[in-house]
Amino acid sequence: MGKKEIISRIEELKKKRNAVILVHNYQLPEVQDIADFLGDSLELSIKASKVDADVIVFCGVYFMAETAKILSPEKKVIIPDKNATCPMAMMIAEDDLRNLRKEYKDSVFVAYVNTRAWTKALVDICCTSANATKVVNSIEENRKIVFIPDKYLGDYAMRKTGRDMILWNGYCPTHVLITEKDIMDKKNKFKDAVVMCHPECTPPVIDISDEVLSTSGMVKFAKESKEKVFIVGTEVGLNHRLKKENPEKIFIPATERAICPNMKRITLEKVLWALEDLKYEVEISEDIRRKAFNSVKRMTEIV
Ligand code: CIZ
Ligand code: SF4
Repeated sequence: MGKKEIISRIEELKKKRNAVILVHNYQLPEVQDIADFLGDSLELSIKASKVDADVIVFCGVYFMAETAKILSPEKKVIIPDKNATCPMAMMIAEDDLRNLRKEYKDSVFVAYVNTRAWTKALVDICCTSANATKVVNSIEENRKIVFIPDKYLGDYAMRKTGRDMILWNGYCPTHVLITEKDIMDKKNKFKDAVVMCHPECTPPVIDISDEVLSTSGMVKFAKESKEKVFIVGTEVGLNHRLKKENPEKIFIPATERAICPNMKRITLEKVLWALEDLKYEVEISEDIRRKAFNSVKRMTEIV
């Protein structure tokens, strides 16, 4: 089947199933191009909860599809490849977290949205890369904070807020591939460029960047900025969207090595098969879903 035929089959099945296709900013260009909605994980999950559809096809990694299910229990949420997982989300195990909770009994536990549903269910509040600082600032001064699982986002929030926090030793294996040297080389080549980096990057990269932004933050900044040339310090997939939405501007990936292999597991064929077979359905027990929902809700109440 050619690409055109796959896309027209997807369109047909979407109508038949009353489905919408949500696509994360890091997905393959061909998958981004068939999106009903494109965005970061939380934006997409909120969209999923508001849209009138029976089926949500979530093109991203597993924790993101779970977040959509947490907010939309009445909808069928499917992910085209169930092996699209996030290694960072898997850097904390249930035993680790339960032991940590015992060790830091009176602390407030903050989890990055890049975590599984069971993780969100075991913490007090969630945060995203866009609102980590606000969430941390909202916690009473006299409370100790434990931040999981991303030590770099945690370190960034700690430096921004001046709050002391216990950081779990997790990180994103894709964002650590972006080095200080990559940024310096690109800066030397493109002297007028603005450097945007994601807070999942290491502190030396963050320190030499002009803007530290989530993917949705980068999309907004690139659109509103008067600058013409941008060095993009995040997963390479975002560049497709940035170029498409700002054809008159120039976007240079900090490094072409910053690829998330899990994000790239999802292909057009798999989206078609997902719609044909309504697979793979994301299921979460109601008890975990409700607790995870509360952690997400506490975040949305603050920001
Ligand atoms: O939460 C997301 O979607 C991720 C992982 C990246 C971002 O900053 O948008
Ligand atoms: Fe996880 Fe990093 Fe891939 Fe995002 S880019 S899904 S944090 S491994």
